[in-house]
Amino acid sequence: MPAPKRSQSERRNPAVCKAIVIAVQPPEAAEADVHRSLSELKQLLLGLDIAVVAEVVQKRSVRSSPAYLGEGKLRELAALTGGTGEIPRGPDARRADRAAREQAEPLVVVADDELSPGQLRNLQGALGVEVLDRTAVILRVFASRARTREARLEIELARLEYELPRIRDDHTLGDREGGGGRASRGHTNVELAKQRIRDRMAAVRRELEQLEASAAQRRLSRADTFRVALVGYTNAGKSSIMRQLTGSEVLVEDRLFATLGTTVRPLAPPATPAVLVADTVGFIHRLPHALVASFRSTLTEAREAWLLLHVVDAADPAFRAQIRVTEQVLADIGAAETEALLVLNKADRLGREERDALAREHPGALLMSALDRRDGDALRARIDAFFAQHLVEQTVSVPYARRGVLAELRDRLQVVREEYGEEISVTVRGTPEALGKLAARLAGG
Ligand SMILES: Nc1nc2c(ncn2[C@@H]2O[C@H](COP(=O)(O)OP(=O)(O)OP(=O)(O)O)[C@@H](O)[C@H]2O)c(=O)[nH]1
Ligand SMILES: [Mg+2]
Repeated sequence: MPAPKRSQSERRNPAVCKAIVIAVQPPEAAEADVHRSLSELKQLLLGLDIAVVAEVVQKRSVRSSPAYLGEGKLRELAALTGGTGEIPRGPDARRADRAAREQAEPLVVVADDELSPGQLRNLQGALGVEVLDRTAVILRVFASRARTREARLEIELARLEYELPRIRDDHTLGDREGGGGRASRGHTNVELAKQRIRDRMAAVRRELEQLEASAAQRRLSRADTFRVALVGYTNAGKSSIMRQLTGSEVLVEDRLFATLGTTVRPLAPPATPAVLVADTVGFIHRLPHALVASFRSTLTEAREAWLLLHVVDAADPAFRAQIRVTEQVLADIGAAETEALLVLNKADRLGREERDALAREHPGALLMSALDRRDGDALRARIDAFFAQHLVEQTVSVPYARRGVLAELRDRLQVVREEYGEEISVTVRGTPEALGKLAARLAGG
């Protein structure tokens, strides 16, 4: 499939692109929440080198009006963008739509919501500039960060799903206006474009399935290995804790969605039996549904972990809402029942009183800083203690002739005691599976 056409904000030198962000605040929403969500949107845009120059919030009971904002607010905004402030109809709509996408002004309007295809078109027509919604922004941030083949495909799939209902033909009528002449040609072109997208989606799904099959094979080979997954809101400090726990050099950055793939490494120093740790993609408020769906295979590590480390930026005033977002996504991917340890990170940014209050609020949680070695050791001790519960102790007799077996098993079992008599009597601790395999080997001769 040819590369999709780039819109203004993607084509131009992004350093000079400016944005006006808009939001509707329904009566039940708290002012602080709306502003927090907007500042998150600004950060996402900053990640795309788009600077926010103005912010328009409308208090309103509905988010479903034809152009998202009410008529008065729409005209006010159009005065800033140079548009007419009216929703164009018929041939005017096509002209306005095209003009908006080819505008000379390096300005976009970004809604902090997922807009319907109609709302997006109407807003664009009335404002005379390109309009993006929150979903499109998140998809672009993901696309700009994807490094692995799998992540690229997952994002492409989510993006195609988003684009499919929004496909319009630049030069002919849209599919809703089908009829004779030019209109039916338009209909055909739109249908063809949609078919191409569907074909590409099928091809991407096939390739993802193949990748998933080999990943499943790898996972099978370590099916009885203890596994931990770091999950949580974006920028909470998951990758920093990954470094602390495993000594690996995963990317740590003060930006949203620094991590987009999954990295799996053993604990360092190694645990016996081995424990693997997975660092995963972060979550965000109103994570587009298409992304959750297409990231399912990436998030398999979280689904199959024995223990989840739910990492939270405890210094962020919004952390309680972020915990709920993470819990919701975990439920969506089928990991709600997995045992989770709440890790209240960035404690170094809190005062003593705040720390004490948090410890009272979340008695089971671990309050820590990824910057503090001792805190890393405390987390490690919690992980070791968790897996210790799953170990059983057993004493076996090993004939001297077979003592080689012991050396081989030292990374799968903890050797508690060795006594040398007529045979070697060894007391070991391990998973029931590993002990079963040892017994079978000894019995098998
Ligand atoms: N002060 C302080 N900063 C931290 C701590 N943990 C992480 N950070 C900083 O927070 C920012 C985000 O850290 P990451 O480890 O990349 O966060 P993440 O959860 O992996 O983020 P994504 O991959 O984007 O979802 C970085 O600038 C880190 O240096 C901490 O305990 N204290
Ligand atoms: Mg990360």
